[in-house]
Amino acid sequence: MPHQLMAVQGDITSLAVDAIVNAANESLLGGGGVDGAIHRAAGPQLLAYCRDLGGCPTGEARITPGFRLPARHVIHTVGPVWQGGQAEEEAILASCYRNCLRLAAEHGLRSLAFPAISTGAFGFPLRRATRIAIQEIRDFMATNEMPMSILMVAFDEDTLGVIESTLQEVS
Ligand code: AR6
Repeated sequence: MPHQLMAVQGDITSLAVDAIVNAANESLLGGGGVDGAIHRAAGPQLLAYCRDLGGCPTGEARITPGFRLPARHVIHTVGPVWQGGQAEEEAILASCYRNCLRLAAEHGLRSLAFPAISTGAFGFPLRRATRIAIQEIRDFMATNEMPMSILMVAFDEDTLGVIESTLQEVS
């Protein structure tokens, strides 16, 4: 089976995949947006587990169990806060995707779902962020032998449209 990359619209916390990715902050202790939704759905054990991790620097990633989520694991990554584009935001966002994909491969995961990291509270322009996500996922798929099914999850219809058109633009 070949690698698969698809855009879907919905709530990432409902997906029964090997891992969902969380767009977290450096504390790993929860927050708003997708982070809040994941902690609510996973239950208090996730917060307790994250406390022991001692945070995560921007651009890196950490893996935890999914607890009450239908997903088996959560890969938490910390995207950059958009500051206008001159603060290495693009390179840092790319490293978020690379580190999540590397962790997934190291743990033998076969299905993974990403939210649009940094494009909510952190203000990263959506199309720019989407281009980076697709580039990193495709680079990974070109070099990683184990086939993986990867979903790019849009919370709303506008985001889905941007992801779908960007997938076509760079295919
Ligand atoms: N499923 C899928 N996507 C979602 C969901 C969901 N349930 N909820 C929101 N999104 P954001 P960031 C989308 O703000 O920009 C938190 O407080 C949302 O529409 O969640 O990386 C953290 O603790 C947007 O497209 O993450 C950090 O402090 C995307 O997920 C900070 O926000 C990302 O929006 C991280 O900000």
